[in-house]
Amino acid sequence: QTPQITVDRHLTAAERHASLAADMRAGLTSHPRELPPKWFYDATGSLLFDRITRLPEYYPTRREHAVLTAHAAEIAAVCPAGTLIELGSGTSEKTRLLLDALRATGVLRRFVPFDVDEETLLQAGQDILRAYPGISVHAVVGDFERHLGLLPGARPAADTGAAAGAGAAGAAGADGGHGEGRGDRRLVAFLGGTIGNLRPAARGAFLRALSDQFADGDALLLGADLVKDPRRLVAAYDDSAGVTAAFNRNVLSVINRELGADFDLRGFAHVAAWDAENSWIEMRLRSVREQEVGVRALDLVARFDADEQMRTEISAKFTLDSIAAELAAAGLSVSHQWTDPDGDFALTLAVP
Ligand code: AVJ
Repeated sequence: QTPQITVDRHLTAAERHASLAADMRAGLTSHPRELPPKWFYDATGSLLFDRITRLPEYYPTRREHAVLTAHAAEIAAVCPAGTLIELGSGTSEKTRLLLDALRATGVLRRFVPFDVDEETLLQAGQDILRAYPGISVHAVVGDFERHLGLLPGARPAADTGAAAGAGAAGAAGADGGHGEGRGDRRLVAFLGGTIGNLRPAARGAFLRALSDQFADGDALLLGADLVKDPRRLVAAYDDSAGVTAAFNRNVLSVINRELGADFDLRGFAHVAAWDAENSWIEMRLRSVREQEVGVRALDLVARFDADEQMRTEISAKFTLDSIAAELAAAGLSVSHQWTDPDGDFALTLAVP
């Protein structure tokens, strides 16, 4: 059997652009202003994030890698999945730790990278195809806050026929997960602490949407950053080399390019602050002077006061118990939890 790459597109370029425009209009006209972090990751933003993961101050990536290295075999033993789904992929090294462990169980046959960016997906998909002969790649272009119900192998939803609606390139339609029997367990990996970029209500909705389409045998592998000394947290989001500052300001370049805005990046300073009450790090951009910014595609002029701060990201930090509680509220129960030896970062394996 020849391995093949198939692509489901739940998000066209036009829809993506409309969604960006709507998010930016809402964010720039709200008080205080707030832009959603999902738009950081254009090509430049992805490169900057990659550099962040190697900064001395930014511990989460290294810690998560250590936990995965130590426990991948155990994860594969608890959930010997035929399908590995990775939400918000791109990070191929962590993927490979999981694929290696699953392949060793002998049942792995499919990798499903899920991301908003098709180019990222195809790149990751090709790499995996080459490195894992016999494993097929089924890429899904979508937004994990909207299209979780359309993951391959989803338990058929009672109330929609949506799974048949997606345009698929390559082998069409053969892959709803039906007719394969429930021998095909799915491991859904959501790593990197990205869950922390969602607000509590959005986290709840996300986990519920996942839980709703899980079948017995499926499992979620969730990476989450843990509460620690605020000085370490702030340093991780305000590194001395200024890479995170450039990453933060890059969202303004995205708006300039995609929506014809005229943000002057030098007019905005990077801010990282720990919010103990909400248990999250906030990134903001502070307008260093009073200024007006035009956004042509939105037919909008945004007036910033001097020192006005616009929120660009929250990154929530958890405890082992708060993770378990949020999973339980969504109908998922913790099967295993692991941390690195310093207790900086947690991986949780949860089942329906
Ligand atoms: C996307 C969750 C991995 O919140 O730590 C890194 C994004 N922002 N530095 C995080 C980010 C600033 C990152 N994750």
